[in-house]
Amino acid sequence: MMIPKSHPRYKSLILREKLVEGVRDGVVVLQGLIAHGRGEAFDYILGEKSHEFALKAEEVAVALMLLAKNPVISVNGNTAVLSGREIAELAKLTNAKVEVNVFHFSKERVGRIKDYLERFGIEVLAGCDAELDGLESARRIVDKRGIYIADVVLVPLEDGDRCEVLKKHGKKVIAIDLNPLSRTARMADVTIVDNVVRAIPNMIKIAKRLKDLSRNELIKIVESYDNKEVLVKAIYAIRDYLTKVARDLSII
Ligand code: PTJ
Repeated sequence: MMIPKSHPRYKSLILREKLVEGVRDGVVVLQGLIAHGRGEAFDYILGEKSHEFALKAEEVAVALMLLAKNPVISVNGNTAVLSGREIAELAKLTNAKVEVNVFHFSKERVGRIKDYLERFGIEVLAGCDAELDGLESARRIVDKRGIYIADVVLVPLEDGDRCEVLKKHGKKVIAIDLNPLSRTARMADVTIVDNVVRAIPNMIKIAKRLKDLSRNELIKIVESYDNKEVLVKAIYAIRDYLTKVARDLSII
């Protein structure tokens, strides 16, 4: 569909088109469109920008990935379509593996997402040859060279059930989730309350800045971080944004 560039919500409409195309290609599931709608709503009431608290979490996330022995970026259907190219770049900068991990599982679909991502010049793990104990959903199916042995896992658009299990397996979890109230947001070690389409490019810039720091300098960045504080700030940002909009309308 042709979307006029002059449309006030051009960027948002383009993302929707990408996802719809992703459904046609069998990469995105229909449920992914619902999930995106929820994300859009949270993005709207956050003012559709990367706040200071998100940039802080993004910096800590990159530092954690650079410090990790086996960092892995877990990619599902929505993330592949929205940010595949940028994820490939971030993976190269942080030496992270990229693994397909989906909630709505079929071997064919996993293969399609792998092919989709490999167009961006990276090797993508999709072995589906190991399982995470303690998880019943298909997200338990992982690659023994990837999430199974990872010490740090970046999980954009998580569906909530896996974060806790990844932590039980001793992994540090970085979540990207526009909903600061979600179970994932509360469970993760680092929660990036930002749109994945802004978060990953921000992380690429940060990785270029941090990649030559010493381990001690990276540890300092990680040590100063408090995830609860970030979640509280995100919730207050929603409150403040809505208050401002209401004031501007002279409702109160
Ligand atoms: O590809 P699959 O099979 O793994 O399925 C993917 C979906 C997204 C359908 C699955 O993971 C799912 O059902 O997710 P949920 O439980 O709806 O959670 C998605 C979370 O991501 C919600 O809290 C949304 O607010 C958030 N979200 C949606 N779009 C974005 C987002 N967060 C950041 N950036 C977005 N663009």
